[in-house]
Amino acid sequence: MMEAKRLELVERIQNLKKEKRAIILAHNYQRPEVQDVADYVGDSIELSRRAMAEEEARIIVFSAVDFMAQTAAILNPNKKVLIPSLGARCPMAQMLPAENVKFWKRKHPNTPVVLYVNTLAEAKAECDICCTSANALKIVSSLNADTILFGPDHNLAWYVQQKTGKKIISIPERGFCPTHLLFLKEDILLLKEEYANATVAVHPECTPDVQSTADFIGSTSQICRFAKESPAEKLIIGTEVGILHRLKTENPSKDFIPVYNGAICPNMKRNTLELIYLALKEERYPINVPDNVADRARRSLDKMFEIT
Ligand code: CIZ
Ligand code: SF4
Repeated sequence: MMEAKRLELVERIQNLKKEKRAIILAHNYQRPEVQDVADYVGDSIELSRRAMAEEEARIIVFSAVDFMAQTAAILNPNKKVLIPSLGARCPMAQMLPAENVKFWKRKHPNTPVVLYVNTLAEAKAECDICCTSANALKIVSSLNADTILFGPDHNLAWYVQQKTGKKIISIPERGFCPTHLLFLKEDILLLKEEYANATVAVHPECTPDVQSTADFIGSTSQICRFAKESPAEKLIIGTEVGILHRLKTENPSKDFIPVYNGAICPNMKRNTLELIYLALKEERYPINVPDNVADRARRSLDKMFEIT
Protein backbone atom coordinates (compact mmCIF):
# COMPACT_ATOMS: atom_id res chain seq x y z
CA MET A 1 0.00 0.00 0.00
CA MET A 2 1.20 3.51 -0.79
CA GLU A 3 2.55 5.20 2.32
CA ALA A 4 0.36 8.33 1.90
CA LYS A 5 -2.76 6.20 1.56
CA ARG A 6 -1.80 4.14 4.60
CA LEU A 7 -1.26 7.24 6.74
CA GLU A 8 -4.58 8.70 5.66
CA LEU A 9 -6.41 5.49 6.56
CA VAL A 10 -4.64 5.28 9.91
CA GLU A 11 -5.70 8.83 10.72
CA ARG A 12 -9.31 8.15 9.79
CA ILE A 13 -9.25 4.98 11.88
CA GLN A 14 -7.86 6.86 14.89
CA ASN A 15 -10.56 9.55 14.60
CA LEU A 16 -13.37 7.02 14.32
CA LYS A 17 -12.00 5.10 17.28
CA LYS A 18 -12.27 8.16 19.52
CA GLU A 19 -15.63 9.23 18.16
CA LYS A 20 -17.16 5.78 18.67
CA ARG A 21 -15.35 4.66 21.83
CA ALA A 22 -13.88 1.73 19.96
CA ILE A 23 -10.74 -0.33 20.39
CA ILE A 24 -8.95 -2.48 17.84
CA LEU A 25 -7.60 -5.88 18.84
CA ALA A 26 -5.39 -7.77 16.39
CA HIS A 27 -4.24 -11.37 16.44
CA ASN A 28 -0.54 -12.22 16.24
CA TYR A 29 -1.10 -13.44 12.65
CA GLN A 30 -2.55 -10.18 11.31
CA ARG A 31 -0.91 -8.09 8.58
CA PRO A 32 1.89 -5.79 9.87
CA GLU A 33 -0.05 -2.58 9.14
CA VAL A 34 -3.06 -4.01 11.00
CA GLN A 35 -0.92 -4.93 14.02
CA ASP A 36 0.50 -1.39 13.98
CA VAL A 37 -2.93 0.26 14.11
CA ALA A 38 -4.21 -2.05 16.88
CA ASP A 39 -4.47 -1.13 20.56
CA TYR A 40 -3.35 -4.64 21.47
CA VAL A 41 -1.80 -7.57 19.62
CA GLY A 42 -2.02 -11.05 21.09
CA ASP A 43 -3.57 -14.50 20.97
CA SER A 44 -7.32 -14.93 20.89
CA ILE A 45 -7.84 -15.44 24.62
CA GLU A 46 -5.49 -12.63 25.66
CA LEU A 47 -7.40 -10.33 23.33
CA SER A 48 -10.81 -11.44 24.58
CA ARG A 49 -9.71 -10.80 28.16
CA ARG A 50 -8.28 -7.45 27.13
CA ALA A 51 -11.72 -6.57 25.73
CA MET A 52 -13.25 -7.51 29.11
CA ALA A 53 -10.85 -5.16 30.90
CA GLU A 54 -11.70 -2.22 28.62
CA GLU A 55 -14.79 -1.08 30.49
CA GLU A 56 -15.13 2.20 28.62
CA ALA A 57 -15.11 0.64 25.18
CA ARG A 58 -18.44 0.32 23.37
CA ILE A 59 -17.13 -1.29 20.20
CA ILE A 60 -14.43 -3.94 19.80
CA VAL A 61 -13.01 -4.38 16.32
CA PHE A 62 -11.61 -7.91 16.51
CA SER A 63 -9.18 -8.41 13.68
CA ALA A 64 -8.79 -12.18 13.53
CA VAL A 65 -10.87 -15.14 12.28
CA ASP A 66 -14.49 -16.08 12.97
CA PHE A 67 -14.14 -18.31 16.04
CA MET A 68 -11.89 -15.78 17.78
CA ALA A 69 -14.33 -12.90 17.28
CA GLN A 70 -17.13 -15.19 18.49
CA THR A 71 -15.17 -15.95 21.67
CA ALA A 72 -14.73 -12.23 22.25
CA ALA A 73 -18.47 -11.67 21.72
CA ILE A 74 -19.36 -14.53 24.11
CA LEU A 75 -17.11 -13.10 26.82
CA ASN A 76 -18.23 -9.50 26.22
CA PRO A 77 -22.02 -9.68 25.89
CA ASN A 78 -22.45 -5.96 26.58
CA LYS A 79 -20.08 -4.80 23.85
CA LYS A 80 -20.51 -4.70 20.12
CA VAL A 81 -17.88 -7.02 18.61
CA LEU A 82 -17.12 -6.44 14.92
CA ILE A 83 -15.08 -8.58 12.52
CA PRO A 84 -13.69 -6.58 9.57
CA SER A 85 -14.02 -9.42 7.01
CA LEU A 86 -16.79 -12.00 6.95
CA GLY A 87 -14.48 -14.15 4.81
CA ALA A 88 -11.98 -14.57 7.67
CA ARG A 89 -13.07 -18.08 8.59
CA CYS A 90 -10.80 -20.73 10.08
CA PRO A 91 -10.96 -24.02 8.15
CA MET A 92 -9.87 -26.00 11.22
CA ALA A 93 -12.88 -24.74 13.19
CA GLN A 94 -15.13 -25.92 10.37
CA MET A 95 -13.74 -29.44 10.63
CA LEU A 96 -15.69 -30.05 13.83
CA PRO A 97 -19.31 -28.87 13.65
CA ALA A 98 -21.48 -29.25 16.76
CA GLU A 99 -23.32 -32.21 15.20
CA ASN A 100 -20.05 -34.13 14.98
CA VAL A 101 -19.21 -33.37 18.61
CA LYS A 102 -22.58 -34.89 19.54
CA PHE A 103 -21.81 -37.95 17.41
CA TRP A 104 -18.49 -38.55 19.20
CA LYS A 105 -20.13 -38.04 22.59
CA ARG A 106 -22.70 -40.73 21.77
CA LYS A 107 -19.91 -43.03 20.65
CA HIS A 108 -17.87 -42.50 23.84
CA PRO A 109 -20.31 -41.75 26.64
CA ASN A 110 -18.83 -40.66 29.98
CA THR A 111 -15.63 -39.46 28.32
CA PRO A 112 -14.80 -35.79 28.91
CA VAL A 113 -14.70 -33.59 25.80
CA VAL A 114 -11.97 -30.95 25.61
CA LEU A 115 -12.18 -28.59 22.66
CA TYR A 116 -9.43 -26.32 21.44
CA VAL A 117 -10.62 -22.71 21.17
CA ASN A 118 -10.39 -23.16 17.39
CA THR A 119 -14.04 -24.23 17.22
CA LEU A 120 -17.26 -22.37 16.48
CA ALA A 121 -19.57 -21.36 19.35
CA GLU A 122 -22.06 -24.19 18.70
CA ALA A 123 -19.29 -26.78 19.11
CA LYS A 124 -17.94 -25.09 22.26
CA ALA A 125 -21.47 -25.30 23.66
CA GLU A 126 -21.28 -29.12 23.36
CA CYS A 127 -17.96 -29.65 25.17
CA ASP A 128 -17.06 -29.99 28.84
CA ILE A 129 -14.18 -27.53 28.81
CA CYS A 130 -12.19 -25.44 26.33
CA CYS A 131 -8.43 -25.15 26.05
CA THR A 132 -5.88 -23.12 24.11
CA SER A 133 -2.57 -24.39 22.78
CA ALA A 134 -0.98 -22.53 25.71
CA ASN A 135 -2.95 -24.34 28.43
CA ALA A 136 -3.99 -27.65 26.79
CA LEU A 137 -1.60 -29.71 28.95
CA LYS A 138 -2.82 -28.11 32.15
CA ILE A 139 -6.48 -28.54 31.23
CA VAL A 140 -6.18 -32.18 30.18
CA SER A 141 -4.03 -33.06 33.21
CA SER A 142 -6.59 -31.50 35.53
CA LEU A 143 -9.35 -33.88 34.41
CA ASN A 144 -10.06 -36.93 36.47
CA ALA A 145 -10.12 -39.31 33.49
CA ASP A 146 -7.60 -41.44 31.60
CA THR A 147 -9.33 -41.10 28.24
CA ILE A 148 -10.25 -37.75 26.72
CA LEU A 149 -12.08 -36.74 23.55
CA PHE A 150 -10.04 -33.89 22.09
CA GLY A 151 -10.45 -31.80 18.94
CA PRO A 152 -10.31 -30.48 16.34
CA ASP A 153 -6.51 -30.42 15.90
CA HIS A 154 -4.97 -33.86 15.54
CA ASN A 155 -1.41 -32.52 15.95
CA LEU A 156 -2.22 -30.70 19.17
CA ALA A 157 -4.00 -33.88 20.31
CA TRP A 158 -0.82 -35.86 19.62
CA TYR A 159 1.25 -33.31 21.57
CA VAL A 160 -1.14 -33.52 24.53
CA GLN A 161 -1.06 -37.32 24.47
CA GLN A 162 2.77 -37.37 24.48
CA LYS A 163 3.05 -34.90 27.34
CA THR A 164 0.21 -36.04 29.58
CA GLY A 165 0.37 -39.80 28.97
CA LYS A 166 -3.44 -39.89 28.77
CA LYS A 167 -5.30 -41.65 25.99
CA ILE A 168 -6.47 -38.94 23.61
CA ILE A 169 -9.21 -39.70 21.11
CA SER A 170 -8.83 -37.17 18.34
CA ILE A 171 -12.13 -35.75 17.01
CA PRO A 172 -12.39 -35.61 14.06
CA GLU A 173 -9.77 -38.29 13.45
CA ARG A 174 -7.50 -35.93 11.49
CA GLY A 175 -8.38 -32.28 11.96
CA PHE A 176 -5.59 -29.90 11.00
CA CYS A 177 -4.49 -26.35 10.21
CA PRO A 178 -3.64 -26.12 6.49
CA THR A 179 -1.07 -23.40 7.16
CA HIS A 180 0.88 -25.29 9.83
CA LEU A 181 0.90 -28.37 7.61
CA LEU A 182 3.20 -26.46 5.22
CA PHE A 183 6.17 -26.84 7.55
CA LEU A 184 8.47 -29.77 6.81
CA LYS A 185 11.00 -31.40 9.10
CA GLU A 186 13.53 -31.45 6.23
CA ASP A 187 13.32 -27.66 5.85
CA ILE A 188 14.01 -27.17 9.54
CA LEU A 189 16.98 -29.55 9.45
CA LEU A 190 18.47 -27.60 6.52
CA LEU A 191 17.97 -24.29 8.33
CA LYS A 192 19.63 -25.70 11.44
CA GLU A 193 22.69 -26.51 9.32
CA GLU A 194 22.68 -23.08 7.72
CA TYR A 195 22.20 -21.16 10.97
CA ALA A 196 24.38 -22.89 13.50
CA ASN A 197 23.27 -22.34 17.12
CA ALA A 198 19.80 -21.19 16.08
CA THR A 199 16.95 -22.17 18.40
CA VAL A 200 13.82 -23.72 16.89
CA ALA A 201 10.38 -22.69 18.18
CA VAL A 202 7.24 -24.19 16.64
CA HIS A 203 3.50 -24.26 17.25
CA PRO A 204 1.83 -27.52 18.41
CA GLU A 205 -0.41 -27.34 15.31
CA CYS A 206 2.71 -28.54 13.41
CA THR A 207 3.06 -32.25 12.62
CA PRO A 208 4.75 -34.55 15.17
CA ASP A 209 7.68 -34.79 12.75
CA VAL A 210 8.18 -31.03 12.84
CA GLN A 211 7.61 -30.90 16.61
CA SER A 212 10.41 -33.44 17.03
CA THR A 213 12.95 -30.92 15.65
CA ALA A 214 11.95 -28.14 18.04
CA ASP A 215 13.69 -26.76 21.12
CA PHE A 216 10.45 -25.08 22.15
CA ILE A 217 6.80 -25.87 21.38
CA GLY A 218 4.11 -23.36 22.28
CA SER A 219 1.24 -21.09 21.34
CA THR A 220 1.87 -17.77 19.64
CA SER A 221 1.90 -15.90 22.95
CA GLN A 222 4.28 -18.48 24.43
CA ILE A 223 6.59 -18.22 21.41
CA CYS A 224 6.64 -14.42 21.84
CA ARG A 225 7.52 -14.76 25.52
CA PHE A 226 10.13 -17.42 24.80
CA ALA A 227 11.76 -15.22 22.13
CA LYS A 228 12.12 -12.41 24.68
CA GLU A 229 13.40 -14.52 27.54
CA SER A 230 15.63 -16.94 25.68
CA PRO A 231 19.30 -16.00 25.38
CA ALA A 232 19.21 -17.22 21.75
CA GLU A 233 20.08 -14.54 19.21
CA LYS A 234 18.79 -16.50 16.21
CA LEU A 235 15.43 -18.20 16.25
CA ILE A 236 13.88 -20.41 13.58
CA ILE A 237 10.11 -19.89 13.76
CA GLY A 238 7.55 -22.53 12.78
CA THR A 239 4.20 -20.78 12.88
CA GLU A 240 2.19 -18.45 10.66
CA VAL A 241 4.55 -15.75 9.36
CA GLY A 242 2.42 -12.84 10.64
CA ILE A 243 4.04 -13.41 14.02
CA LEU A 244 7.42 -12.28 12.67
CA HIS A 245 6.32 -8.64 12.67
CA ARG A 246 5.63 -8.75 16.39
CA LEU A 247 8.77 -10.77 17.13
CA LYS A 248 10.99 -8.30 15.25
CA THR A 249 9.29 -5.26 16.79
CA GLU A 250 9.72 -6.61 20.31
CA ASN A 251 13.25 -7.97 19.79
CA PRO A 252 15.03 -5.65 17.34
CA SER A 253 18.47 -7.10 18.06
CA LYS A 254 17.52 -10.73 17.36
CA ASP A 255 17.26 -12.65 14.08
CA PHE A 256 14.06 -14.49 13.25
CA ILE A 257 14.12 -17.02 10.44
CA PRO A 258 10.76 -18.33 9.21
CA VAL A 259 10.78 -22.07 8.45
CA TYR A 260 8.81 -21.24 5.32
CA ASN A 261 7.95 -17.76 4.05
CA GLY A 262 4.83 -19.05 2.35
CA ALA A 263 3.19 -20.17 5.60
CA ILE A 264 0.47 -17.56 5.30
CA CYS A 265 -3.04 -18.08 6.64
CA PRO A 266 -5.16 -16.53 3.88
CA ASN A 267 -8.11 -16.25 6.25
CA MET A 268 -6.20 -14.15 8.75
CA LYS A 269 -4.97 -11.90 5.93
CA ARG A 270 -8.49 -11.06 4.77
CA ASN A 271 -8.64 -8.31 7.37
CA THR A 272 -7.06 -5.24 5.79
CA LEU A 273 -6.63 -1.64 6.91
CA GLU A 274 -9.44 -0.59 4.53
CA LEU A 275 -11.80 -3.16 6.02
CA ILE A 276 -10.93 -2.05 9.54
CA TYR A 277 -11.77 1.50 8.54
CA LEU A 278 -15.11 0.35 7.07
CA ALA A 279 -15.80 -1.79 10.13
CA LEU A 280 -15.53 1.31 12.31
CA LYS A 281 -17.38 3.61 9.94
CA GLU A 282 -20.32 1.33 9.24
CA GLU A 283 -20.15 -0.72 12.44
CA ARG A 284 -19.90 -3.88 10.43
CA TYR A 285 -19.85 -6.91 10.72
CA PRO A 286 -21.40 -7.51 14.13
CA ILE A 287 -20.88 -10.96 15.65
CA ASN A 288 -24.12 -12.35 17.00
CA VAL A 289 -24.12 -15.60 18.93
CA PRO A 290 -27.61 -16.72 20.04
CA ASP A 291 -27.98 -16.45 23.83
CA ASN A 292 -28.60 -20.15 24.47
CA VAL A 293 -25.44 -21.08 22.52
CA ALA A 294 -23.37 -18.26 24.03
CA ASP A 295 -24.37 -19.20 27.58
CA ARG A 296 -23.29 -22.82 27.13
CA ALA A 297 -20.10 -21.90 25.28
CA ARG A 298 -19.26 -19.36 28.01
CA ARG A 299 -19.57 -22.10 30.60
CA SER A 300 -16.92 -24.17 28.76
CA LEU A 301 -14.64 -21.12 28.55
CA ASP A 302 -15.20 -20.18 32.21
CA LYS A 303 -14.23 -23.69 33.30
CA MET A 304 -10.96 -23.21 31.44
CA PHE A 305 -10.37 -19.87 33.18
CA GLU A 306 -11.02 -21.47 36.57
CA ILE A 307 -8.15 -23.90 36.00
CA THR A 308 -5.66 -21.47 34.43
O1 CIZ B 1 -5.94 -18.80 20.18
C1 CIZ B 1 -5.11 -18.39 19.37
O2 CIZ B 1 -4.82 -17.21 19.27
C2 CIZ B 1 -4.50 -19.37 18.44
C3 CIZ B 1 -5.37 -20.39 17.93
C4 CIZ B 1 -3.21 -19.39 18.12
C5 CIZ B 1 -2.16 -19.26 19.15
O3 CIZ B 1 -1.35 -20.17 19.30
O4 CIZ B 1 -2.09 -18.25 19.82
FE1 SF4 C 1 -7.16 -21.52 11.39
FE2 SF4 C 1 -4.64 -22.27 10.88
FE3 SF4 C 1 -5.50 -19.90 10.06
FE4 SF4 C 1 -5.11 -20.36 12.67
S1 SF4 C 1 -3.53 -20.32 11.06
S2 SF4 C 1 -6.86 -19.33 11.73
S3 SF4 C 1 -5.73 -22.53 12.81
S4 SF4 C 1 -6.26 -21.89 9.39
